[in-house]
Amino acid sequence: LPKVQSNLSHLLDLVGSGKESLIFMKKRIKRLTAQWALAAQRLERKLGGTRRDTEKILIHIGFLTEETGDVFSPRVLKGGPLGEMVQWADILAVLYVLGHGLRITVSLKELQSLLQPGVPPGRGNCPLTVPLPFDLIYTDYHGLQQMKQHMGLSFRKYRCRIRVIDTFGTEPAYNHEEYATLHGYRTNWGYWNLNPKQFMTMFPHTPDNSFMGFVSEELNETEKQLIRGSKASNMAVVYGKEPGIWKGKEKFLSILNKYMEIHGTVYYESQRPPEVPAFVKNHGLLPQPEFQQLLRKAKLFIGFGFPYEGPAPLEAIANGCIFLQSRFSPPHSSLNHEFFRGKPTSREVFSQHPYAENFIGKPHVWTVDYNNSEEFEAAIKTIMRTQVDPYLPYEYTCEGMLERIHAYIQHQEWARNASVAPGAWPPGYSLQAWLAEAGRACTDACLDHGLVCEPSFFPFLNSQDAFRKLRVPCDSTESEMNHLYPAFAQPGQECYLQKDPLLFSCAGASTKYRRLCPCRDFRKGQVALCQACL
Ligand code: U2F
Repeated sequence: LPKVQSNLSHLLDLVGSGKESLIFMKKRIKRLTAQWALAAQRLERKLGGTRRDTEKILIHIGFLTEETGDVFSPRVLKGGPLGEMVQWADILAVLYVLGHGLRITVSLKELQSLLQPGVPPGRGNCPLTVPLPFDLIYTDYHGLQQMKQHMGLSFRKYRCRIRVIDTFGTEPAYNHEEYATLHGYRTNWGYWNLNPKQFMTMFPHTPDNSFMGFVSEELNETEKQLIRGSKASNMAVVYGKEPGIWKGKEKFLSILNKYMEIHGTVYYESQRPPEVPAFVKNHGLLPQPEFQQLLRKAKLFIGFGFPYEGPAPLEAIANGCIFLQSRFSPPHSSLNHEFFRGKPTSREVFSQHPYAENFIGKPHVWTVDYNNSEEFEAAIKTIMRTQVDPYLPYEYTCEGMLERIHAYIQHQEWARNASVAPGAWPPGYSLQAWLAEAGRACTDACLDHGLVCEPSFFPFLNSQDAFRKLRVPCDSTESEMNHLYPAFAQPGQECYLQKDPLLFSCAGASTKYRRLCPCRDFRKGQVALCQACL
């Protein structure tokens, strides 16, 4: 049995050095060591003596390789995106703490030497019985591409052992190569024909993918007490490290400036960025721990629409801030916004940080229409009077992330072993079937009932019998490839079954159909796991 590791110093050696991105990740791992150790002990107690396998895991971070141009590393100290680095640092820590054997690469050469092509071909796509150097591979879309190009035959053998870290998610309609090509879901990234659960996201966007997440630092009682005493009710920090996000925001800033002292952490070289007004106290880009300290003093963390769905709002809320953000109407998506264009998802984003809005909400999160100055101003006044305690959802604590990833490694056998029956995990008895209203996606239909959509249960609903049990009057039944099936079309009383299991999808809706939705319960604060899932 693998022992959980609470000493992370060996992991730091494995990470390598040289790049700013790696330095950032190592500092983060080091700083969070005590939190990981404590969480590991708690998880150990919770799991008792349950069986655990030690896996040999390869981690290939494709976006940091020179061959992809590595645009991120040089921007680490210049206000570029850090969210991805935060997540990878935490993934490394989780896998290491869980006691697995890790190899980490950020180089194509090294990848090639580790995954020699020409491993003898075995039966089928996922020959678990053939011993391979690695049980699991965590990579990203860039890494996936590199493996396909350079691994030859052995790529097929590893297919089902691959996990793709995919920030914004990949919906089944985009993942299915033939379907995507025929129906206009073809993008730069999709069409890998993997099991959609092999894609692992930063937030629980759609249950079609696995929710990987990251962590935010958790405060102990003494720290929470200290924060309560030291909050300045009139201090606001603006979300965003790049000057661009301040453009055109003068109106909001001047309203905010009537009530609060405004702070920013915008990167600058020698001169103040012209986009940042003189009345703002700009600290420049801060090292992560200093950014946390700033959040501890602040009352308000305010977003101006970009960046989308990053870690910072969770950190702000965990440090006792209220997060104020704009509602997007109409919602942003790959259909209407440059940032999402080409991403393999049709998900509509109704605010800058949908997770904060939907999973946390008031009093910690206020989502308002920024086009309405009165609503905006009223929100600021109310926020200044509102007392909140620091809050961090369990799934974003170290323990929560360890628990979730441990469960995935133990139970996500569907991809690795085709003979595992559907519904083996999560256990089939947690299925609750619902017929969605026309135009409603299964993701939403399940949430309406306080449940979450569970794509692995679709096979149980894909039959005439399932329609009958739900008292759906089918005049005729057909089986076709469509990511919205199984579904019922009211006008002709027609029932449609799904022809290709790879297309089962929680996401997706059309006013033509009432979809059959497989829902399940979930653990409080851990939406990825059902009650009986541990
Ligand atoms: C997101 O990437 P970002 O890096 O823009 O996300 P942020 O929410 O700004 O947070 C990243 C980290 O930056 C840290 C902070 C966060 O953990 O502690 N930080 C800091 O170290 N110093 C500072 O002065 C301010 C913040 C998202 F994560 C990506 O997936 C997206 O690609 C990107 C664009 O939407 O947004």
